[in-house]
Amino acid sequence: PKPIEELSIWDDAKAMIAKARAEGIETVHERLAQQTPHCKFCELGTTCRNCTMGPCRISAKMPRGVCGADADVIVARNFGRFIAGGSAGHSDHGRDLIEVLEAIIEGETKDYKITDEAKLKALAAETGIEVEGRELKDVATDVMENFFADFGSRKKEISFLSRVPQKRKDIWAKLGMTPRGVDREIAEMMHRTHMGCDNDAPNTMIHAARTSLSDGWGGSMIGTELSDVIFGTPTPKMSTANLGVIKEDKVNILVHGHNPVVSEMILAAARDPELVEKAEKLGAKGINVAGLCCTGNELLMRQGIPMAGNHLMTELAIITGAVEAVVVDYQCIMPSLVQIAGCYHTKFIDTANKARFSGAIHFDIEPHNALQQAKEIVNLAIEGFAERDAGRVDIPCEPVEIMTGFSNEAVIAALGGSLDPLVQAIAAGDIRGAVGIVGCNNPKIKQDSMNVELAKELIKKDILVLVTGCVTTAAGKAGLLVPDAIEMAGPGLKKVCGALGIPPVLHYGSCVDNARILQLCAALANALNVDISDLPVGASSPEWYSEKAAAIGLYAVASGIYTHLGHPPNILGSEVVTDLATSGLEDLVGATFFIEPDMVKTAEMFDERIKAKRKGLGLSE
Ligand code: SF4
Ligand code: WCC
Ligand code: FE2
Repeated sequence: PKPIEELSIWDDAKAMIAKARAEGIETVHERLAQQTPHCKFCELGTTCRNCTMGPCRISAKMPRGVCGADADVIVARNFGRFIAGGSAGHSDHGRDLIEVLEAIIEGETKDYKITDEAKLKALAAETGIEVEGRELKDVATDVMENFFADFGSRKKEISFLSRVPQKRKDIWAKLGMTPRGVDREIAEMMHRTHMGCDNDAPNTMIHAARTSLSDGWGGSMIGTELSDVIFGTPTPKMSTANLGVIKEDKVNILVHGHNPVVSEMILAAARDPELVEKAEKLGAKGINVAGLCCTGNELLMRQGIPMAGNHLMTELAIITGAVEAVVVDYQCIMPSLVQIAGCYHTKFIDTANKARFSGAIHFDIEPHNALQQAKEIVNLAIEGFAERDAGRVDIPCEPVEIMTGFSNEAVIAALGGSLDPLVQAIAAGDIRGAVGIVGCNNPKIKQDSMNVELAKELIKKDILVLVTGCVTTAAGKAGLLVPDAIEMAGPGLKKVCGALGIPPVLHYGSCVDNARILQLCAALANALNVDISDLPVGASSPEWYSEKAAAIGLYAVASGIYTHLGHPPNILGSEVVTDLATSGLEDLVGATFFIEPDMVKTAEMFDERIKAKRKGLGLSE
């Protein structure tokens, strides 16, 4: 494995990697070293396991698989299935929220409720459901049925296409890229990539884009919007981040995964007076719930719960030795956490039948029993407090302050009720443009080095940055998520953000909440009567690793947003697919991917693009 200094930019991470090595505990970094070098065919995307005439690998000496598929077909098929996986993850999460809404409507749960009635009614109106003079329950029922139908195959287009600028919808219609139903596009991708179906790489890529659009404007958007309805629409608030949010004198429970349906209940249970009293009787100064990854983002945005860390901090958080329980739902949860928890007193608890971990304690959290189950989980954590070995506890730092809670609703409210002041600030050049920096950590990259550097480079150029997912913690730890961070920004951003009292880097939520950014882009385009591809905006995922991040990148591009990746997906084995992704899509959808590992250059590329788009809108550079 690499020297610790090369693995992360953070002191808390480096201290915990050193502790892990001293204690003989293996982490992601050791396993990456074992797996390196990786299979070259797999890296290039030129390996196929889609049938048992194979598996096949493509090279100059053997240019076709047993069935005759060439590198282009195989790479496109693999990429298509990769996108289908990511879209399925976000969208199945979205569906879980519809099921909770259903349980609320049917009276099957008292643990969840409709918190933001106004938002529910607004969503209904936006998706063509009658609101005036109707009972809330009837409106909610229609919203639920309509969103369930977005997953099926009976619609011509998904509901939230109501938000998409007409010019963009025309582009999609012409290309056969209009998303019809979430499950339909994902299933069709599996069908197309069976042996003997879609054997034309560009055609497969178009469907990959359609599949990702059913995620961004479908499953993810439904997930975000219904989470707001059920748990409240985020508003700006202060919180803290890094491993210092874990408290030596408290019962520490970390929630990890994505779905607030679980983490919100854990939080509610941790605030139960009887359980707090029990924790205190056992010598703790209370119960501390902190977040990891996206379910952390969900709680941070709505409840101001502190963030312990992002993807590459999840193993390291346990290594503090002060975590009584890690409670997970699904996605991005390294199975190694079970082994690492086993090296301490930490209880590893899984809560979803579709994401079980061998060796975990399992609870089936369902709408009808959620709070009861959550209380049992919190009780287990409390009882674990006595088993903690004080000699192995090391919490390596003090937390840093962050500001969070920027939903579009909150931003519009802060702007005085409309997007006009934002449009004016863009027109005046105080905000030259905006870039969403999203996604993950990847152990192949020094943790958060690119996430942080890109954000800093962009704000210097008066480009507003929106962060979601695991970039949140990176930006927060770097001091970019507080109003004082305007000191690191250019003069225009400093003026605008300073006047509003907000940071130049705004926390926009979890990964499904990238739908909030799509919605904002669409609203801006509609306000200016242009297409999304005409806006001075961009997207980036510098340190991405997951299928879901690829789906996000692709729906951004297909929505007309110029999108950066710090390293390529496994497509380089096909020139056709690579050229399409990095240039050919420009003619089709008005945007492409660009791959660039240097963040100074990346910021310059965005700068050039923003200049060109501003010029196109008749604005100064
Ligand atoms: Fe090989 Fe074709 Fe089967 Fe893929 S589908 S494993 S390329 S024979
Ligand atoms: Ni979203 Fe990436 Fe984090 Fe997982 S939680 S690691 S996909 S950014
Ligand atoms: Fe996520």
